Amino acid sequence: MRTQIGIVGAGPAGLVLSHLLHLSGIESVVLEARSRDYCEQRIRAGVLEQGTVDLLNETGVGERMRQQGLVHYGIELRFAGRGHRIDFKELTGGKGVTIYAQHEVIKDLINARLAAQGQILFEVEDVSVHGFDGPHPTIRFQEDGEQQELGCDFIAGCDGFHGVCRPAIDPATLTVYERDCPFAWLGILAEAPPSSQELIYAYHHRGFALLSMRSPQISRLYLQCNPEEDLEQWPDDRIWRELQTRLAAENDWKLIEGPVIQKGVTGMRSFVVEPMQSGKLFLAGDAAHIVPPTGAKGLNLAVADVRVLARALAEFYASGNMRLLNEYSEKCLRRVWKVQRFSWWMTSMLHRFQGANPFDERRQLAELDYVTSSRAAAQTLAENYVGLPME
Ligand code: RFL
Ligand code: PHB
Repeated sequence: MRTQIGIVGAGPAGLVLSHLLHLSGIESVVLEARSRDYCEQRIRAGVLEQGTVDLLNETGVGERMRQQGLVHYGIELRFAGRGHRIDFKELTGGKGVTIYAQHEVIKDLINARLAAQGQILFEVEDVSVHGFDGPHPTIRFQEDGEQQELGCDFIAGCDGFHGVCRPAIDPATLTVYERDCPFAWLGILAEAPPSSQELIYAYHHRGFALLSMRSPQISRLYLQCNPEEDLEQWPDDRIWRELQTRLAAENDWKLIEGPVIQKGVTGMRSFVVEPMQSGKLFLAGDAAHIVPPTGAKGLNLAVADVRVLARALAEFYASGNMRLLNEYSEKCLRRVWKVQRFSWWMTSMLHRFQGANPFDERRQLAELDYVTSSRAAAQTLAENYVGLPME
């Protein structure tokens, strides 16, 4: 088997890359460990930056997103029982974000790839990458129990944080920067109309809470919890009670409850590997970096990486010039670190840290007061949240 670009992983990074390459006339094969159904149901992100939305629209995969996505021009920061709106539209010259579930983006991309006769091999096993520091990169894997080998010009490691591509690179050539967050998020999907038109990020002395949504009928809510939190200890009524407490407001705002249809605990970490490339292997998305979800950036960062990579590969195939490919990591990392900074700042402003004392709490409240009362500070939040310019 042979192709131009061998892509490991059919998440947002792998599928957007395959789609962009196709539009430039470059062939790829996507190898995915999970089933198509699993990829299309996996509950993940929900906030798309303007740049991500524009890219999906411009490349012809935005139709369902335009119909079903919810466009938001602000968020609420809630603390000390009061809500404060950050008005993105006014602060960023008209930009906003779109609420549209990651697994819906995945469905749209898989449909587009298959409609264009693109190759995505689902449920492949024992994927391993070889020869990327020489002239003949290959990917070995098992398909229906049979050993296969895919020869390619370049390999894109889009296989997420627990994938095989990053560990295949000589560790002596990589530097890892990381910080574990001492907490996690307990997330639920509920059959309840969202209690607010826009997302609410709430600071509370019992811990952070977030009200988000997926549709006019489905709410998505999160509570800060311990990383080793046992879901058994969280029956639905306890989750709702805790959400009611942390999201409570002084006015007559009400949190609407409903049947919980999905529940999970997500650990949080910050992670970056440098460089994001080794020879002919390029890492993109969560394979190269993880941000805590407070800034809603993971998916958007994955899309930003592969946009840079697709352009570099297109230049290579058009002219034989490796310049943009050689600059791939450096170009991506500038954005990655700015997004790490923003995600960490949002996380540290809004979460309760173990061992925090009353001084820390007062400082966090002052930070929130500043962000919601200074135009300069609010604008900083807004321009990062809607997404920094692509390049
Ligand atoms: P993915 O989505 O993890 O896809 C990797 C794919 O590779 C496959 N794979 C393999 N395939 C073959 N062989 C192997 N050895 C393989 N190992 C793995 C996997 O099955 C999978 O299909 O990585 P990608 O494409 O880099 O995309 C990253 C995003 O998925 C991630 O950053 C976001 O979901 C993060 N995130 C959010 N990002 C946002 O931009 N906005 C949000 O609002 C947001 N909210 C979130 C989030 C992530 C969350 N969780 C669960 C971590 C909320 C949560 C709760
Ligand atoms: C989500 O809707 O899943 C979501 C929204 C905002 C975040 C993280 C996750 O910051």
